[in-house]
Amino acid sequence: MMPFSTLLILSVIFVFVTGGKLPDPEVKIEVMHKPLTCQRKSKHGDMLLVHYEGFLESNGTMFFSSRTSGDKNPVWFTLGTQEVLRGWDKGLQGMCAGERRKLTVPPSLAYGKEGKGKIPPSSTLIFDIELMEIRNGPRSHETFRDMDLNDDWKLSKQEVKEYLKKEFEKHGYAPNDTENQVMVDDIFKNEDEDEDGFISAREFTYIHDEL
Ligand SMILES: *[C@@H]1O[C@H](CO)[C@@H](O)[C@H](O)[C@H]1NC(C)=O
Ligand SMILES: *[C@@H]1O[C@H](CO)[C@@H](O)[C@H](O)[C@H]1NC(C)=O
Ligand SMILES: [Ca+2]
Ligand SMILES: [Ca+2]
Repeated sequence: MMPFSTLLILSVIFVFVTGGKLPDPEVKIEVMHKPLTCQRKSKHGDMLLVHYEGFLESNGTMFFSSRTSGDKNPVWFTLGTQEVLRGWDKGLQGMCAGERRKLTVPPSLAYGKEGKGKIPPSSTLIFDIELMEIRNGPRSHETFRDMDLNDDWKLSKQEVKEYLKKEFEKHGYAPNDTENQVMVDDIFKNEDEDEDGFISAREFTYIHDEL
């Protein structure tokens, strides 16, 4: 269950696939462009919006471009949660909005010995990635602080309800009290582990196995 994340209408493009067993595989990071100002750097748990192209290192073939595929929109994902290739989780930390990086990702941090679709087995991949925007992730400290209206470091049902209502309105959905209440109950069932009727900061930021 990903009750908070489901609100954020993510486009998940990669399925995480376990790679080979090379010792300490690394991603080569080259910064192609850095913006003049940088208010915030990407970190674990942030939501990132990126445009990207992916190439096979072997012969330079482009296997994907977000600029020409589907609706041609950049894509959102949460950094550091294995929602994308491990090479991305490692290679897109500490990045500024407006920055462009070239990542060289070994197969063990990409699609491994098996490959996938257009990706042949044991392929090293090259990504040209432009970071368009950084937002607070669904599990971030910042999101918790936003939700905790009375600053008592725990979330009441009312606070979660308020937050959901605002999120729905932000995404252009009419708030629906019945549905909202069902979601709140569902969230508390999953997140309020000690069943004290509040979601503590620890309960909130704890990364569940399913994430
Ligand atoms: C590059 O390699 C891929 C995978 O082996 C192959 O499908 C593709 O035809 C190659 N492209 C060129 C231009 O050689
Ligand atoms: C709210 O959601 C419930 C359950 O999905 C639905 O039955 C009801 O018609 C909705 N109410 C409004 C006002 O949209
Ligand atoms: Ca509170
Ligand atoms: Ca609790």
